[in-house]
Amino acid sequence: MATLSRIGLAGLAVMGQNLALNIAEKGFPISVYNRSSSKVDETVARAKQEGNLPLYGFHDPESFILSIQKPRVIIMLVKAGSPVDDTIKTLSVYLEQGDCIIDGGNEWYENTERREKAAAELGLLYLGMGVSGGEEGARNGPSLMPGGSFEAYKHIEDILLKVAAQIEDSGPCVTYIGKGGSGNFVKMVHNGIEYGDMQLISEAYDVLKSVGKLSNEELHQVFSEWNKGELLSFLVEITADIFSIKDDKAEGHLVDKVLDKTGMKGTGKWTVQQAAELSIAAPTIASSLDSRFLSGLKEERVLAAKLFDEVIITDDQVFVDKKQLIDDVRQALYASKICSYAQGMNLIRSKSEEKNWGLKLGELARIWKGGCIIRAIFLDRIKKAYDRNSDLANLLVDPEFASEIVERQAAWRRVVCLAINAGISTPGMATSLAYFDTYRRESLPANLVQAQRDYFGAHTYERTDMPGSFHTEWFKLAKQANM
Ligand code: NBP
Repeated sequence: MATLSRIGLAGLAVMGQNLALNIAEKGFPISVYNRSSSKVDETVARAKQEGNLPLYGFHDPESFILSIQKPRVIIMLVKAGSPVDDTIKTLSVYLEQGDCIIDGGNEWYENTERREKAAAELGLLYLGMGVSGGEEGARNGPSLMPGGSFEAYKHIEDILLKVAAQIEDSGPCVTYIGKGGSGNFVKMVHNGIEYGDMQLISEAYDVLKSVGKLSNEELHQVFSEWNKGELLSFLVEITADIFSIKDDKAEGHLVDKVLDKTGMKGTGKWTVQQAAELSIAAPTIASSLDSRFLSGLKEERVLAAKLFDEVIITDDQVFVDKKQLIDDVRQALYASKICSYAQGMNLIRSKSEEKNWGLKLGELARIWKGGCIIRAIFLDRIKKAYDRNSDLANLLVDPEFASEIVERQAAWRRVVCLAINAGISTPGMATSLAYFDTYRRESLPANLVQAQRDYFGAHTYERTDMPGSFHTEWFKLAKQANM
């Protein structure tokens, strides 16, 4: 290679390989490196095959680093955790002051903050950049969430603006997120919201299949139809596709042969842990995580199903009008989704306040409109809600979302009640409804909980009719009252 590359990328598994090809395709000469050599050769071969893209492979870290123009920018896409530390160690030996390292993995945000500090001591700049969109997104346009050194962002901004997904009227799906580990944090919550979306869609499927008795062909039609309206999204689109796929190894549809045990890699769990840390209610996202845990207990569920078979209300006791059910489930899914996004956005805002990141929620909704797994027409409405009021306490009280929820309330309640009566669990939809019903009520039974706390622990309480902190000798008074 005669001239130096504009950028380097280390880590050539699914994400790294595809992002490197995307960068090369946009006209930025790129050097690539991977711990094991075979992936380098594979990537170079793909670059040749996909149009002689300006991508150059290196088998040793030194020649890789020396092939990049200064200040050097290197994106790492390796497994999160210690592989990132190992890669930094390997590469930083050859890096010089002013060079930038960008971690594009799903990293825990505090690891990024630790590494940013360590990099600064070596005179290096550091970014933690969430990359969403899986293999296809990385290759053709992901949603990018870079956070950390603004100077590092500026070195690579022109590249990111070109490789990110491009959305008409709202631009490339990338923005500088904020300081420290904010890029990783936002990506983590994005994944938590993704868990919620997938859970809600699976519940819609379960109700339509188990109560409405829809066939896979009908489910394909319903989800395809939904994907033309307010639910238009990547996840609804792929769901429709899944119902159309026949099994290539046996009779029937493939979806019916897939074992009902959901895997996970940890970002959903981190999201729920962070919600608890920050005292932010995120029941829809938490229910999606719990459902994954319970799905993992396949053997126990098989035994329990035998034991409890008789206590489940039988299907013939549940009367349903198919057409009405399909429409009700669509509305329940949409209303639940509003609650789930409200929780995710509130979590991001709370962390932003704690860390003084100054995150702009509307801008996050904008960069999630394309490229990423949760991309949906719905995100445009969220962006508009925060454009109308950037201090919005909760998406539920945005006037447009409020009226949409009110319109869908009856259908939402019908679906949850129907599912309960049919013995079909819909934790995402039910807990979203409970979130709404709790948030919208002026008075809650929390007065009783507070009284109990004061009774047994002298924790004190506030009163509704006068300021101050009060304690009552409940036990003594109860004794007198009951004498
Ligand atoms: P993986 O997460 O499967 O990681 C594989 C890569 O890490 C390979 O290049 C491997 O090198 C390298 N690696 C490992 Br493992 N240990 C290493 C070490 N000690 N030193 C140096 N390199 C090491 O790859 P991926 O699925 O492409 O994901 C990359 C990142 O992007 C992850 O953080 C992931 O969570 C995130 N992400 C993935 C997706 C997705 O759809 N897959 C989507 C969004 C974000 P080797 O070839 O020598 O073993």
